Amino acid sequence: MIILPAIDILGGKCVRLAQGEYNTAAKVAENPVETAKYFKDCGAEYIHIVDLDGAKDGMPKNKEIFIEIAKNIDIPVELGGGIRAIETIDYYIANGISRIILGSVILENKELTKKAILKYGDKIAVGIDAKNRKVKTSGWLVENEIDFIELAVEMAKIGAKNIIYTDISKDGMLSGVNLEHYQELKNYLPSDVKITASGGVKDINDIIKLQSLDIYGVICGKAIYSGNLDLKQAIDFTKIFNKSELVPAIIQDYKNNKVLMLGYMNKESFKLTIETKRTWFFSRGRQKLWNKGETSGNFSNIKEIFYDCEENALLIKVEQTGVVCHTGNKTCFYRRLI
Ligand code: AMZ
Repeated sequence: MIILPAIDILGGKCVRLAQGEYNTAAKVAENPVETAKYFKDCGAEYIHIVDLDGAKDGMPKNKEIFIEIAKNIDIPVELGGGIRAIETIDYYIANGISRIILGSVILENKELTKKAILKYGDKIAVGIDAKNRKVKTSGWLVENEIDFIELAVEMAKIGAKNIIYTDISKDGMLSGVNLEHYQELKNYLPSDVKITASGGVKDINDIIKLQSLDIYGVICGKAIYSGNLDLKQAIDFTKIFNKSELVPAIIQDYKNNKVLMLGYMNKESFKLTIETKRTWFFSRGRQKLWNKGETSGNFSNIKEIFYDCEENALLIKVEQTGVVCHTGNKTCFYRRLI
């Protein structure tokens, strides 16, 4: 899963909104290009940009700013807001925008949507934004009857390979993401459709939760600007499970630094580890998740978690109840070789 930091432009300025309400706009950064450069320096692989004036007015605004961003950074950017014509898509693609997000138009003009997907394939993403499941368009000022899942399935049927879904009630609220909705999208969409989550990311815990769903991406806005999410740390952390399904986790006694054991974690067991504050592993022998202490009662209670310099392994400092090893030894490394 990749993290897509967001830049929303309103009246030429970098802003964040709460639940997409234009009267809540708060300026969050001075310069859009410098902000994009900062995101790139944090290790971002893709940047998400929104033309808020464009979305509201139904036509592109702030064009120069977006072209300027694309010109000045060497990572891809996706752009949405006010894109309602094939000529606009052609223009942005020709000027360095890597992926175009179509929102309102996917409901208003199905022919154009199909044409754009046929012409540009996965360079087109469809943006589905909903409040209480109902899709909203035109800067989220217009409510439609259609359920977000129905629209997502319809879009996949006409060939959309990228679906970005925002739960509007969560957007800009730092209230946590709507995991159930992303799980639902995963259940209903073919596996070759990339799902990007957007709205509500609060901190690294939301990244860990979404990562366990195995989706393509997550858009982060207010969490970064407010300082709740350290973007570089979050990106480095996602590299660990992007590189490998199973990650070695060294378990260490937090009091005396004794190495207690080593186990392998997958995204799901890592999520459970964070949620339960006790270690969960993926057993390679039994091909299932297991919770250290589930039979012995000797749990490893999480104190601190570190990751290594090359994002290959986890170091988990714990307070151990009883002994860690099933043989009764205080460490699993009780047998000397040399
Ligand atoms: O915050 C809002 N009010 C808002 C917003 N962020 N309104 C629209 N948008 C974004 C969508 C999508 O990326 O999330 O604009 C894009 C869609 O624009 P359009 O013009 O195609 O509906």
